[in-house]
Amino acid sequence: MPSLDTYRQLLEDHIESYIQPGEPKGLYDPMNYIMKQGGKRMRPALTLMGAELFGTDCRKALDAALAVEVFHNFSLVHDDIMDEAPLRRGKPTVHHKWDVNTGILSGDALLIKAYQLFEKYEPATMSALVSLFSKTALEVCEGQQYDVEFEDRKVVALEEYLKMIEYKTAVLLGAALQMGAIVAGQNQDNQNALYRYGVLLGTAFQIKDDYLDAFGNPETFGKQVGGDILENKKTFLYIKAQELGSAEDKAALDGWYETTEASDEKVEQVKVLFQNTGAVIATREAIADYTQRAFDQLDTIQTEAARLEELRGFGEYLMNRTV
Ligand code: DMA
Ligand code: MG
Ligand code: MG
Repeated sequence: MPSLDTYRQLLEDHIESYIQPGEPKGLYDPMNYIMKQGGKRMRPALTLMGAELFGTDCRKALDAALAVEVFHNFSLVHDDIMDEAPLRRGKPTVHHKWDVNTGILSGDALLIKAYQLFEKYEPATMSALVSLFSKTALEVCEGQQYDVEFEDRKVVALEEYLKMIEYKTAVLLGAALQMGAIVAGQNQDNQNALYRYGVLLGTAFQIKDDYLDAFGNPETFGKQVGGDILENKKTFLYIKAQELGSAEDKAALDGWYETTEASDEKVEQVKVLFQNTGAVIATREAIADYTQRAFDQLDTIQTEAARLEELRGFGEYLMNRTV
């Protein structure tokens, strides 16, 4: 299998040729800005790997991979508006650099450009890709809707949280991999097994995302540390703190989550509560647990063992991220 650097270079070149001035003219600048400001290209790399996993040249999957990345960037532009986020990848978010309307419209333009990429495939492949992609895109929107709804709720059950992150984040990793398998002409069993690997890894990935949002290094994180706390997000840390904390801890946490007023003190005090209740340890355990479940799932895929090892290696790399 090619190296991650090779995948990334292929993707950068493809992005460069796809996001071109004049398409659409008024929205090119924000689209260009979000697409080319240092994304890690993890999700599209999964699509390329999904194809190589079955011995298919990853370049056949480049358009599908780019669709995944363009869609991801659409969802980030909208996510940052919803979450009132000032920073993304170390730079001002699109709606901060321009304005909210420009964010909404350039995001929408990216969503449409993601779909156009499927026109490059022959009808049967195109139909399978579009069908999976549409289902996934709707789930992401649904997950994002739960995410904002939960901001105003005091109690969110663990199952509700897990459903929310499966939809908003994990299904896209599953679909990214499965799209590679579709391009490789794989049978449904292998497609499903690969999808399930992506969903389990994506679940671990989002729990880690929640963890880093509070405990990431502000120097390197690229996003505003503590943003989830300021927005009263019901993260894995919050849910575990509510479950494990004493009555006093819970009252203190409730107190902080009654206000949407931003303060450094709120972030600091809530982080102390996350530590003291044991929520931090429980979160680390959950990340390890879902990662292991993902790796166990890999054994159900029928292909060469060495290729599966590489996919496992990428999963480890993904889970070691600090940004
Ligand atoms: C994001 O969850 C999910 C989508 C679909 C973008 P998040 O708000 O925690 O994302 P981030 O941490 O990247 O802002
Ligand atoms: Mg969000
Ligand atoms: Mg986050």
